[in-house]
Amino acid sequence: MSGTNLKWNTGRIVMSKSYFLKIALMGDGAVGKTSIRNRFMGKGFREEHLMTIGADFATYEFPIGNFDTTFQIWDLAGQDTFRSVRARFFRGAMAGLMVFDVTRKDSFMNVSKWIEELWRNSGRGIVPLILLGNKSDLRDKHSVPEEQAKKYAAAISAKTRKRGFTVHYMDTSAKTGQNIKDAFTSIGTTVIKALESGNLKLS
Ligand code: G3D
Ligand code: MG
Repeated sequence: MSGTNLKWNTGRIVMSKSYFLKIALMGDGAVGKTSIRNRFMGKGFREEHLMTIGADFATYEFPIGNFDTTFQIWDLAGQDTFRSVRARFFRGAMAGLMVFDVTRKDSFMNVSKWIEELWRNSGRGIVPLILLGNKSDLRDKHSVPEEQAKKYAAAISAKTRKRGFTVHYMDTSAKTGQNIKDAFTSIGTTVIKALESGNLKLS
């Protein structure tokens, strides 16, 4: 959804476009999805629970460049939700925040399954995403190396480039706040660019 708002700006009326972005948080259980969302949104968000699909979504206003942007962040309430139900979770998503836990290699190995699920069910085909290696505060020599995650993001980018998106990788920590706002700024910017250029359709 997008709209146009009239705004006073130093005595002039300027037009500013607004965007409403549905973003799906995805990744294995306990990687830190809900913590990332809560860290980003602080206490100033509204949450609604959709019992039928075992998910909730929270909306939060966060400007991207000159655009008034409302993020609608979808989060899975339980991890064992049936796949058929998850299809509804992904429907209409404009982007994914793909989270794994740097201390759990298994959660990194499952990333490609989540991405396929998003692209299969979004109803928009290949949509932008960002890869987040969370719990960076716990990084040690056994963790998934940043280089490996970056290489994986580059490999996925080979698939998304034809649609005009690049997949970035970031180390995050919901505990310290490292890169949390930057991650949302990055994905918000990518989605808005894609919408503006017509690479991603609003409906
Ligand atoms: P999920 O929504 O992906 O299932 P949660 O994951 O957000 O519920 O987080 C699972 C556990 O990991 C929580 O611990 C949470 O505090 C912790 N966690 C999330 N992000 C980070 C992080 O960046 N660093 C560290 N050190 N811990 C994190 P509990 O103990 O409450 O289960
Ligand atoms: Mg959760």
